[in-house]
Amino acid sequence: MRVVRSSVSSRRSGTAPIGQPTRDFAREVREHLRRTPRQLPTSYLYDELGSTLFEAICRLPWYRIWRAEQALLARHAFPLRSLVRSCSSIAELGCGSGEKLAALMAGAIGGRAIDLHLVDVSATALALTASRFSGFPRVRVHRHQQVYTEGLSQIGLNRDAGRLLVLFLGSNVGNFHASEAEAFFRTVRRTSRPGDLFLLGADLVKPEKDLLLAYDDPLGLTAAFNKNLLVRVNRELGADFDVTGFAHRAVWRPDASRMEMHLVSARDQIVRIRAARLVLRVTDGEPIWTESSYKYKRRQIVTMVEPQGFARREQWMDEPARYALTLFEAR
Ligand code: AVI
Repeated sequence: MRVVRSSVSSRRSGTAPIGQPTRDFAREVREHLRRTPRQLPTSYLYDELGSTLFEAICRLPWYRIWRAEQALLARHAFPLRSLVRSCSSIAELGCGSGEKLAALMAGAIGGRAIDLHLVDVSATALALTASRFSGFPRVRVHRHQQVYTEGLSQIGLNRDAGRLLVLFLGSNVGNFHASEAEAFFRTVRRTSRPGDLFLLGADLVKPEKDLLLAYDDPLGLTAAFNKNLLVRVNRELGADFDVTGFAHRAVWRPDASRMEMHLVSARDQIVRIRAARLVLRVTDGEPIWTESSYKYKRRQIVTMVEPQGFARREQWMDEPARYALTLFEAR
């Protein structure tokens, strides 16, 4: 296997980075915490421990996204593999553990040469996914430890003349607000040529009780995943958050069609974040908003993506889990 590192320097790595990335982190934390309501940037949930906790969340019986998507990919393996066979490059944005990608590609590539672009902010996720392809000598793995849009620009500059398939799975799209999602789809389209493919996994609206169990699970893994963001800020930015002084809260906002995760202060407290030059006065019951996970209607997925220069080709549904995989072709 030939592992090629992206030529652009890494940002927001899983381990404590020094220099520029720490400054970016400090700047973003400062800017988010000064908003009303206070926020912390979602993408920093994924340090090494955060990525591991997220992998564990995906195995929880109450968090159905990962298994529903895995089942859909297996159920529709025949048409999906023939699509993979028609491509010379595949890009996965937010590759996680790479299990789905490996399953999708295993039966499709044979001995063919293929460029595989992995884009993720987490060094852990990239390493894990890349290692799955060590048995495929003709798969050239390109790691882009970047945010999606930066990774896509790199791919656009380096791709060959063949067809590209972009995978955006796991309902990662749900972590974007509507305007961010629209800008993201436009970037995918800019990286694509007519005939290229885009496979999008998206979680659908479902009963509130199911959503609350998925985002506030009885084992407390999601709470740990959320609170680990404070642990990271303490470690990397020299802050003194008392992690036991915050409670995990998951809320369903039907008007916005999204789940939200918050860290709610258990008392009045003062927090110092040295690298962000910030002294924070948080009051009893005050929330810090850490994540939004939008849930969609089936048709809405198409109406969001098509105006950005794509045409819907297929939509596969897991009805019991309320999850959809939609395949688009660039126009
Ligand atoms: C990665 N992302 C799509 C997950 C989600 O469902 O929004 C992250 C997550 N947050 C809480 N549990 C899982």
